[in-house]
Amino acid sequence: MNTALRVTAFTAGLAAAFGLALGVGHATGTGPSPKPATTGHAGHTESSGAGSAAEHLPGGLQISERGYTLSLDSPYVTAGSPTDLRFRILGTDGKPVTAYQQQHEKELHLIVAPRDLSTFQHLHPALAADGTWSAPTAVPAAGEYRVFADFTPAGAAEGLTLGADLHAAGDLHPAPLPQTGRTVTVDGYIVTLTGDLTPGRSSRLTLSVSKDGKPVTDLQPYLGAYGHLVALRAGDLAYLHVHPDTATPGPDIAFTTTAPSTGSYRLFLDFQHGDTVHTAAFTVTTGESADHQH
Ligand SMILES: [Cu+2]
Repeated sequence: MNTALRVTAFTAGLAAAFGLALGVGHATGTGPSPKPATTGHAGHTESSGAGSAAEHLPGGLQISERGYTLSLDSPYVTAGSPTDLRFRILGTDGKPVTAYQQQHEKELHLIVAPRDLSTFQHLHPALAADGTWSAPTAVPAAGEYRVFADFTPAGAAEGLTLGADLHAAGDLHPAPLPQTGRTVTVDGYIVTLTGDLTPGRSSRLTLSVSKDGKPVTDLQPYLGAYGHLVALRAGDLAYLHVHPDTATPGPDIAFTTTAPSTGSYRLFLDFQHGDTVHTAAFTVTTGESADHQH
């Protein structure tokens, strides 16, 4: 049978669940914003985020949004086996979208992460003339994965991120979120995070890269910037938009983002040095003094 149809059917329940909780405010613009931001220390309200946090849902929670649908050829893979992730973005007319605007030097960014956020892949699929995207990859371990397509259709005023489930067969060992602290070592680099995610309010995060005890000051541009940060919320893998603020090649790479709620987030920093892209992953918990935990 048509696998696209099966994907849609399979995720319908999920989409409905999120749709009820999250879609209403977005669709009408008048509903309550989802779980806004208990404000911690400073007493700011959510309106201080210039409205962006209140008006926009986090990306990645829906397989279909604003008339666009992420259609995976197959949501089933086998852990450790080479696979070609193939998918299309369907437009409001049901046809594959074939024209995109570049963002960060690519027409589409594909993120693949398991529900336990233990791994992270940032891929740049190839687009065929008929609108089919394909990315050769292999998911490293068994698990329930989320595939995020971050793109801007040609002519659209703003981009969006659609998410779809991907099931990787194998021996499943879900792991708790790693507790990383503020310093992470990757490939011989030490990356230190300063700044805090603040629910409902734009926050600045700075990541400093050093190697062999010295600050790295010759980072190479990657995707048009000296770093690329993806933030995913633990529990539902909401995908946060992150804007790079930095124009110097290290050691500091600065970003601005808004956490949509209290909770734990995984931050994945891609940076390039020595002609290689390295990824440093942090676990950040915001609102530790927050009162409600369900
Ligand atoms: Cu990308």
